[in-house]
Amino acid sequence: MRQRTIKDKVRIEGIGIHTGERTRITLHPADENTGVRFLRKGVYIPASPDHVVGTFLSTDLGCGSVTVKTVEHLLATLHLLRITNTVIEVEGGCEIPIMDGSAYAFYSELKGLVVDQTEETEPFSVTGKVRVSSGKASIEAEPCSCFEITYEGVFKGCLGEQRFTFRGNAEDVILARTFCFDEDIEFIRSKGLGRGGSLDNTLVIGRNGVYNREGLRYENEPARHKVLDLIGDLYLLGAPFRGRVVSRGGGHTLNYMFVKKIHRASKLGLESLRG
Ligand code: P76
Ligand code: ZN
Repeated sequence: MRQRTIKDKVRIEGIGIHTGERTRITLHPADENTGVRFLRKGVYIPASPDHVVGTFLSTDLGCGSVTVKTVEHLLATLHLLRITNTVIEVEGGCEIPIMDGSAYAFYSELKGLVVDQTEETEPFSVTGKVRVSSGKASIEAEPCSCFEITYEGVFKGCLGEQRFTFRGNAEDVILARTFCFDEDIEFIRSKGLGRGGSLDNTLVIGRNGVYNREGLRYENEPARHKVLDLIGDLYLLGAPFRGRVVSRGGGHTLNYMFVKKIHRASKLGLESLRG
């Protein structure tokens, strides 16, 4: 498949869910073989597993003292649109705007601007069965010419057990919003996070229902959002993903463990990596 960029720059503004700061991002067209890179304070930060500096409630990248927080929903959009080369300038703060909590704003701004370049890109293919786990949570993958991601989880509050399988259709995950549980907000805020969080950008879930007046966009919106997060984290591999993945209760930390494992295996040229 061909590499892709955008034919014009795009500006998007909004607040960061964790910092609460208002920031502006500008996505620029970029040359072939330059990949996806963030640019802040004159420093380029490649979207790669080697630049992950945090995975607690968001995926954060950094290079030295310069960091960019909450890259996952934007990376998911770039992955779904197969944009391989772009520079994302971040100004006014260190976080990617949360918008409505989903990837919809990024997707709708970028969709019409995608252009093929001349050079080819190899998808990142899973070459054998891979598994990572932490406590009860696990991510398993197997080779497949498809791009298929299943999330299964038992959620707190009123949600219960949910699952969702993505089979390549961006529209199935692009509108799914980030979420949190009412009982966790105090703890998250005490850690200095979630400062920009509100009912305008987060599905807030309680024991008796959701607090948002408009309710859920899908009955399994949280499971769909978890798939979106994984699609974003997988794009740290630097190429469109090929394989079948099942996450049971995973989050950014486990996603990152998985990405590191298959990234390292591919660098070593191993046929498969078990365990
Ligand atoms: N989000 C993750 C995610 O989507 N990663 O990509 C997550 O863990 N968050 C994001 C939202 C944060 C909590 C952590 C948040 C959101 C809203 C509020 C607090 C924290 C709030 C509020 C509020 C307070 C008073 C009245 C009304 C609302 C997960 C989903 O994977
Ligand atoms: Zn998310």
